[in-house]
Amino acid sequence: MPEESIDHIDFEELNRKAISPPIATHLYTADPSAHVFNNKIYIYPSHDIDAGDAFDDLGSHFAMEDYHVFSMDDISGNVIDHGMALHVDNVKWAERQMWAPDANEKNGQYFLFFPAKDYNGIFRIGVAISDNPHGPFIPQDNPIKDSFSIDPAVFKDDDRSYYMYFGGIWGGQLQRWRTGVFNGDHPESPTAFLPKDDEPALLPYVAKMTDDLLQFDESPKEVEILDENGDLLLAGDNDRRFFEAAWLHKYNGKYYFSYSTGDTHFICYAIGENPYGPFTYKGRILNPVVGWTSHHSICEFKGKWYLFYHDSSLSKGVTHLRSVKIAEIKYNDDGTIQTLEPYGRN
Ligand code: FUB
Repeated sequence: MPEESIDHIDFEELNRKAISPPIATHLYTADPSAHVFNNKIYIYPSHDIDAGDAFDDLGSHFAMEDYHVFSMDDISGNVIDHGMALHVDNVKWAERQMWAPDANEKNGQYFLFFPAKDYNGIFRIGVAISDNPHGPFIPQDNPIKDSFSIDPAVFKDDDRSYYMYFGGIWGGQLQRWRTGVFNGDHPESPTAFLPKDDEPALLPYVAKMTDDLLQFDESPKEVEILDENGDLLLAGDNDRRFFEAAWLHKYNGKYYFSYSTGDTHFICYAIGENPYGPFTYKGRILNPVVGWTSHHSICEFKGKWYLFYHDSSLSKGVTHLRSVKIAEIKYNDDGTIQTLEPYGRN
């Protein structure tokens, strides 16, 4: 698929209608994972740069090298950039492409979870540790054993169990693991090994973490996303099937699994009764933003719920130069989420 044309977009008008501005303009940021630690909001984004790589459907243009952590005392307060928290040069096993990270806390220590390509060009997921929520983080020498693909999101349940959700198709390589081992054939093709349109879509994975949060405590299990009839969503159901950007939050005792549909650019969600699912598709949280990717997290702060997301409005549509934004989300009485229109301000 070619990069989508942005020639027709009037960015002045788009920004006027945007429901939220970028939270930072001094650098490009994306893929925000937000958490509340010590009564502050901490945001763990990707740090977008222009490394000069051409756009392709493998995401080669996303050539990020490091992470910065942001914090905010309040949702509309100052945004503090705590500086570089981790650089790929300090991660022994990782060569390139520091994609969407997440973080979590346990017993006063903070853990940064991040995907990167190893020296064989295979995405793995690593962990780095700090005594501070903003780092700097010290990486482990090796990635999580048996980790693969991208976009880790680590959810802490009320019983203090931690679960990692992960996976992403196309450049995220999930489709290359269908037999349990990496298939490196046709390296130039983002869609080789995808299921046919009338077959069940590829699914993200979940694994409970070990007590030290450094490894999977079990073999990762597929996260089933079902339609209204209880059937798995199909690979050809591009408006609803999982592509990347998994996130899990809990609201009123239910587990909400949310994700991006990638090539159709929606942030969708599905509801389940436990961290493993299955989850039943319920709808869209965010309609398409400017820029090819859409990625998000959801977090409660002072009794309100917020969507942390990104778009490419600041860079005037450059796919790999994105900016983090925040918008409040509202739940209906039946637990469904009201869809946000990112440029719907009157
Ligand atoms: O930022 C690189 C990749 O783009 C992320 O890992 C995906 O979720 C998409 O946002």
